[in-house]
Amino acid sequence: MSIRETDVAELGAVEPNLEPSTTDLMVAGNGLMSRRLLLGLGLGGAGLTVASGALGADFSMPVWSKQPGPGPSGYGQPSRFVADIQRDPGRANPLYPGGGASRTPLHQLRGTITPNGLHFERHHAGVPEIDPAAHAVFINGLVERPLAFDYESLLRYPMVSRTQFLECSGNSGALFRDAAVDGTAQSINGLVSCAEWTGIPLSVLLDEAGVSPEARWVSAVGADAASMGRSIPLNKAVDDVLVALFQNGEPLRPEQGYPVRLFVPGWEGNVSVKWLTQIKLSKEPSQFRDETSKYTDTLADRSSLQFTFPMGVKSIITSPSGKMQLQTHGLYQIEGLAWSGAGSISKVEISADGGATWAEAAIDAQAGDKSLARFRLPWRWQGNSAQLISRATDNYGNIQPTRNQLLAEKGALAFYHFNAQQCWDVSSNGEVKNTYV
Ligand SMILES: Nc1nc2c(c(=O)[nH]1)N[C@H]1C(S)=C(S)[C@@H](COP(=O)(O)O)O[C@H]1N2
Ligand SMILES: [Mo]
Repeated sequence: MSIRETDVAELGAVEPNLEPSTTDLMVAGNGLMSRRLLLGLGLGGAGLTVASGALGADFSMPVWSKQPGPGPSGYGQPSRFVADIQRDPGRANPLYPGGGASRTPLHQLRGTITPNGLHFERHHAGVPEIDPAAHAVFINGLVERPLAFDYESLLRYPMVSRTQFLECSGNSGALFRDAAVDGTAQSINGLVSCAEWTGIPLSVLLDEAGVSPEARWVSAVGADAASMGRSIPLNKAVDDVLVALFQNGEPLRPEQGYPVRLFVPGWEGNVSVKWLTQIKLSKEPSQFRDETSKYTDTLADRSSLQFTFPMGVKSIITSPSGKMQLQTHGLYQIEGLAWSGAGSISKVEISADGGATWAEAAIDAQAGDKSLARFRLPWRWQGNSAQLISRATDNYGNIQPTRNQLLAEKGALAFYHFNAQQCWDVSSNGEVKNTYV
């Protein structure tokens, strides 16, 4: 995969005028500068570059200004000049036709919303092509009135919209390995995305069916060939779970569960069952394959924890990040994403010296609880080797652990729920690489 130079947010090689003296604005070791400088630096850098003619392009009347372009179209596509911004589908496994995952190009996106065509995918038996006219969602088991909803009837319900992240519990799992993988923010951390999900609160549909007093669990089953099922405690199901039909304003993409999926905020992606067809109320969990042989956390003594649902507080630096190349010494913007399955992000700190000293980043966009937050901090790179780390804290005071703390807590057999601090090593020649500290 190619990383373009523009993916690194360089703020201009020429140092803008800093008031008061630059050293006063250095807030932590190895070049980290105060977040109060962000706006001034961005404008200063860009203005200087244009004025000095360093862009290298000819700005006299270009061809697109001389003749009309094509007219309106039915469904818009990205510019061909960004055709390299793609999900990374990885390798297919012939043992699981259609199974696998594709990862979001986190290092090439800005803001906090993942475009629908770039939302990460995880399928256990491929993407079913469901005709909504031949699909229904059944609610049965311990209810007063078993019900069936077709797509048209679901569309008639009042809906709510929430901007929230979805993360596979296998995300960043490569960082459990002993040797640090040489990957990108996408290949290592790209199983997380964020969208505005619109749908019907599950509690509304459960109320219509009339949940029996002895019911404690809700089992959700998908209509794909994997028959993926997961059991969810009833109290979560009636708290904030959505029967989602829209994603960033348009009907769900087939890859995200068209025509209807469960969306379970803040919990491991696996429980957000796509292509939803059944909701069954019961006293006990169903013990589906995906909550027994998979999606359990094996401890050092080889016993396993089941139903470890919430996603921990986490952050990653998306720029500069793995396999990028810093071209010139000067000012850069360190930026990245932070999130917590428990709530919102209250603080992100950044270190440029492997965790010895820290500076607080600016958090400039966060749509609410359980959404992605975008953070930034200016950094001056003068050609010395640097170890960039981010550390997030959520509104419950949960702090993202170090890798050593996480390994000590989870043991050597751990596979899911890696949420530890990650380190990008910047070498003296500007190469950026995943490393452990
Ligand atoms: N029916 C069904 N639901 C499913 C899956 C699946 O394979 N089949 N994969 C699960 C997993 S492991 C994850 S991480 C999320 C991924 O959702 P996405 O593909 O919309 O990103 O869907 C979950 N829901
Ligand atoms: Mo997943």
